[in-house]
Amino acid sequence: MSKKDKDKQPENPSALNVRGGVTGGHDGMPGNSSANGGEIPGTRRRLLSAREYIDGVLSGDRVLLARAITLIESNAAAHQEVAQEVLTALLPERCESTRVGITGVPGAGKSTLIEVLGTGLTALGHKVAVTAVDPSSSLTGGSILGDKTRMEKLAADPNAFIRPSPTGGTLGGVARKTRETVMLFEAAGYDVILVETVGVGQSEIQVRSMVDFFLLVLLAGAGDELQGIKKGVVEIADAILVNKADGANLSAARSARSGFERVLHYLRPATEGWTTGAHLSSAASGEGVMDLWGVVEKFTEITKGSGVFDRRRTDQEKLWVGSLVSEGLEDLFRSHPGVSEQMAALEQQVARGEIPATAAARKLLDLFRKP
Ligand SMILES: Nc1nc2c(ncn2[C@@H]2O[C@H](COP(=O)(O)OP(=O)(O)OP(=O)(O)O)[C@@H](O)[C@H]2O)c(=O)[nH]1
Ligand SMILES: [Mg+2]
Repeated sequence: MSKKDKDKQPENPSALNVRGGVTGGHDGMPGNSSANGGEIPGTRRRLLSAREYIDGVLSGDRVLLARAITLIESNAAAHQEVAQEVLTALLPERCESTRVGITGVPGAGKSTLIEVLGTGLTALGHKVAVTAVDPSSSLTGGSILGDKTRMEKLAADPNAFIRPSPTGGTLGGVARKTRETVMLFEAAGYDVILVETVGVGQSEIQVRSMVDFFLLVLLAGAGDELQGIKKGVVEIADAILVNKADGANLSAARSARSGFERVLHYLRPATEGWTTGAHLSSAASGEGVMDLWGVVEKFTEITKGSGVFDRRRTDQEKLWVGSLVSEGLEDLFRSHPGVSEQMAALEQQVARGEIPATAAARKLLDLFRKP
């Protein structure tokens, strides 16, 4: 893996124009979904060659990075062909990175935290890329990352790149696009990747499966249930951050932290060889935020030393291949003429108790196997 030199990337003048591009048309923001049947959302521009995308991403050109992401987000077969060529070429060019997933209920302060953490990290010389997995974005216009005012400073930072959640399709589809976006970020030299998601539903499982470190942001003064956080989410976290530990809320935050520490004590850690702890922060004042980064650094040091870091990444890739194959098979199966013809009738027979489910499934699989 060739390590890309951060200094190698000149602040090319086009970076200044990018802000408009990123907040404007072709950035995958809600409203630009692929309803237009394959044309690159929000653009009428010609499809670039794979080489143009590759060179653009590698040179750190922000406009071309944004366009490359739009390309991989497109579901059109022609775009996917170029996209896969681009990704294949960029795979070995990725820089060494730390991928952090951030979840928590709406309003916990994730975006404010990302703003403070991101600007703190660029000040330390990192290049920071931010994206999100927001399965609701195609329906509601997106609750997360949509509000750029929470990330005004970071959005204007030449060493940061913010990309809202891909829209449209299934959660699996959104997750596929986010994973590939992360690859593009890394090929463009972004060494800290932050992936935000909401702490409800299945999206945090998807994000866990694509990051190294998983952070759960909680608030004091609400029980787990009240916060809509399932116990399962606590179990996959590498750290709990009790945010808004400021003002009148400080003492409640402190006791919430102790409470979470006690709970964590009884749980199996999410990462082998690492003890998940609960920490305090005030994203509003910035207090505790860079301490949290210290925790992430400690985590990567320990897990890289033990081999757990690399093993997790390898396992994630393998699982991803498996799930892409499963999705592809499912599509093939459902679109098989014999299967699609018989499916509804067989399901009804099962529902009426006329045949067992196993027999119905067998029949469908037999139909599928027939040439
Ligand atoms: N007092 C206090 N307020 C905060 C803190 N962090 C965030 N807030 C405020 O809480 C509100 C929600 O913050 P966001 O950063 O948008 O929260 P979020 O988790 O990204 O919310 P969604 O994107 O809707 O899921 C905003 O009004 C913030 O100003 C904090 O540490 N202390
Ligand atoms: Mg947010």
